[in-house]
Amino acid sequence: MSDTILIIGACGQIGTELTQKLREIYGDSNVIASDIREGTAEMLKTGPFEILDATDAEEMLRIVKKYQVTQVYLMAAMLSATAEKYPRKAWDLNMSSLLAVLDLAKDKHIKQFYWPSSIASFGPTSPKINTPQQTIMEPSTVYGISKLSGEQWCNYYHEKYGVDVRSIRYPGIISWKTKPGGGTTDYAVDIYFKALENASYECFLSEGTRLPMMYMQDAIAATIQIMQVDASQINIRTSYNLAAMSFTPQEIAGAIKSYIPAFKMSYKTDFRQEIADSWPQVIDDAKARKDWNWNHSFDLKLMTEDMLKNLKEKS
Ligand code: AKB
Repeated sequence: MSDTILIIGACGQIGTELTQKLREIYGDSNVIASDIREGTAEMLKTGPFEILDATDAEEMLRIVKKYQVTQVYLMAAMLSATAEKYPRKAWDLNMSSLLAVLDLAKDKHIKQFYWPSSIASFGPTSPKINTPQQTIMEPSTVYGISKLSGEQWCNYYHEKYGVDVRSIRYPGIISWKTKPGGGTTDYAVDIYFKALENASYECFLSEGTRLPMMYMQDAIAATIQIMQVDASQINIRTSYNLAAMSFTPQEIAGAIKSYIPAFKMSYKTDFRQEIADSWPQVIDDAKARKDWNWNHSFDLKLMTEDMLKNLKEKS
């Protein structure tokens, strides 16, 4: 394959695993990892790495020219919970980085662009069950506002300038290699670490809070798949709904208990409860399944088995 890929935000939860997978597929030297902080030893050893502030459009262009980049994956963002603490900072980071890459594509410096949206682009007035691809979207969080606006910018650049931008509305992503930071769905990652550390977890969401979730392997597969299919299969240039499973804190605790019977869950909700309550519970992703044959592999049981196995091996 002749593509050269730049990943912005390569040290984050999704960026780390995306970098590994893309290097496997496209060859180590064809995948440039970048982040505002230094990458892990493994990341530096396996391929090119550049320090890059995602809001610095000039530096981004320099790197794109240096490596003759054809595709960009923009994974840097401030997530929902942190964004509520720093609303202006979140808006500036999430929007300027997106517009910088869209402009690179508009000016033909790159051919293709991946940008993640989120279930956070929906809001309290959206239908909660089987949330359709197109419906009322009135997000009540800064992160959600930035994602919904970003989706519209993507569609605008596609319509006006023919930019080949592709996007997915990620649910909460669960993984064991790199922890997420600042999200509302992060509890579903922390719970596995704490279950193995001390067989107990205090959850910041209430026991019945159902949210859409996905295992990292599925998220990476979907991300690469949507970038690899022919442009004729992409009928949505805002962002695709994507789903795998939906569960509550009580249900994930139950799944963990079947492997660690002594596991105990307690609940102490905080400001993140309101964020979670504003989001969908179950997402309808029929369009992604039809347009580019999306299919998930992991449910709660399979994910729990794999998470605990890998975390045990890692410790
Ligand atoms: C968050 O919780 O902020 C993210 C998301 C759902 O986009 N994981």
